Amino acid sequence: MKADIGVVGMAVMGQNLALNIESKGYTVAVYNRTRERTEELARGPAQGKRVVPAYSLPAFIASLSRPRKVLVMVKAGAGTDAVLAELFPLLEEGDLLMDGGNAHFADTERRLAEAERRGLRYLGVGISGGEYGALHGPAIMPGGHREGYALVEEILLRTAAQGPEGPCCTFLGPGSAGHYVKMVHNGIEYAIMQAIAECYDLMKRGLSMTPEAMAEVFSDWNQGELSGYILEITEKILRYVDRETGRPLVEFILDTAQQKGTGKWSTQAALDEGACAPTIAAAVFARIASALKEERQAAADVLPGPRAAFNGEREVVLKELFGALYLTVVSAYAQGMRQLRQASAERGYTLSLPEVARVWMDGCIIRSRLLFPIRKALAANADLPLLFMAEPFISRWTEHHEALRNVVTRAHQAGIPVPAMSSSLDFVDAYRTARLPANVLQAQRDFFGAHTYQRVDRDGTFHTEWEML
Ligand code: NBP
Repeated sequence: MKADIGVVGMAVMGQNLALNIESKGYTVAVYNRTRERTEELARGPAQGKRVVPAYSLPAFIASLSRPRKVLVMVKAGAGTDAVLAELFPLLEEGDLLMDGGNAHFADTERRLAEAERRGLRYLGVGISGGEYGALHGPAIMPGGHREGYALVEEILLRTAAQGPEGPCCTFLGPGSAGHYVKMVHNGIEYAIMQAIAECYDLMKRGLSMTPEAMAEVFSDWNQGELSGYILEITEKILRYVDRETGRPLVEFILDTAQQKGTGKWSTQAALDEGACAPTIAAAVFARIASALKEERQAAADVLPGPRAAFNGEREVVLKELFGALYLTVVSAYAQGMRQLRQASAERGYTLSLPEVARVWMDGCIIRSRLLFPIRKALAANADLPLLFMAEPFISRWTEHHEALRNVVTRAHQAGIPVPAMSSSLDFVDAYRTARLPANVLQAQRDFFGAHTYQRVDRDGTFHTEWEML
């Protein structure tokens, strides 16, 4: 019997997706460059299942029913190009190639054009959920050839997480729409992770709280409207005790984080498109700063600062901290959705933002209860410029902005960096400021570069010989 679909790449993601797809009643062919991985899978978790191992790409292709459907789950970049170069000549007109890795959207455009030239259908598929999600139901973000999607729609819908408002998968749009949405998903992920890490720092250094006490606070917050996967795992991380020392493991982890791939690309793309995404960018730069470990250690002895402790009652500060985290997380989603709206208009993705919110409701890393009101707000107004301009976010801003200001002020007075929180505050404060000081920027530009400026009191373009004044 021929396989319904094939998966290339039997590392963590590929293996688990193959097993997930099989568990939904499909026969899955599997292949990996290094034979041992496939053998391990065949002997282990795939034993007795409708998983067909292949040990060469031609044998793998021969085991697939027509039109062939191939999901590539290998390392993004050169790994994907190497696999595609081998696959292209083995496939026939009408076959479907899907790249489920974290490809850069520009690479997806290039590969899609190559597939098109060869008469193949192509999908760039963003997949989020890590190892667990791959096996039990990830969020799946496909984009590319709609006819290609039709060939695998049933398989993808059944493989995806079954969310509260339907399967967490939908065809997002043409070209690189799927990988673009996944990239921005990861940008938002960076920002939420950073905002929660800032809460940890403020509770630790500002309030001298233990990880166990912080876990209680996060557990409490995770019951309400901010409830979400990253908050949930942070609580578990804070409770985890290192067997060797008997102390919380988190305190022994080196404080340097990497920034690469999709999180960084999200900010690069925002800059290219002129999309305002400072909270997401701040999270990327916070990771870059964290990597300067040796320099930071040297500077800690040279550059003085205040005592990193808060004045004020713990309960009051914690209440403010909740408000600050809430608005920072909403800023991240708001900036991400706005970037998607801009990219969709510029790149012709025809994205439905309420559908993006729905797909993110389960299976993925940024799943959160907040996505319910986010989806509702986006569905109620297709032209919504920013989430903060719709309920319930207008009310929540009104309710919490004082708290965010207090937390940022306390943090700055105590010398504790809060880049995600302070950039969120600046972002919304700038957005709600009718007249910004960009008039001075324009005057400066006109002064040194004769760039001209416009006036608020009359039409036209003006230049001034400023030195003549
Ligand atoms: P990795 O990203 O670690 O890639 C390992 C796989 O790529 C192995 O199967 C390896 O084969 C294969 N590979 C490489 Br490396 N170079 C290759 C080449 N030149 N030709 C053929 N195969 C090659 O695996 P992963 O963590 O399972 O992720 C797979 C994809 O899914 C990536 O694009 C990743 O960004 C994306 N993703 C990962 C996660 C996650 O949580 N891990 C989540 C969402 C998306 P080998 O066994 O022969 O070395």
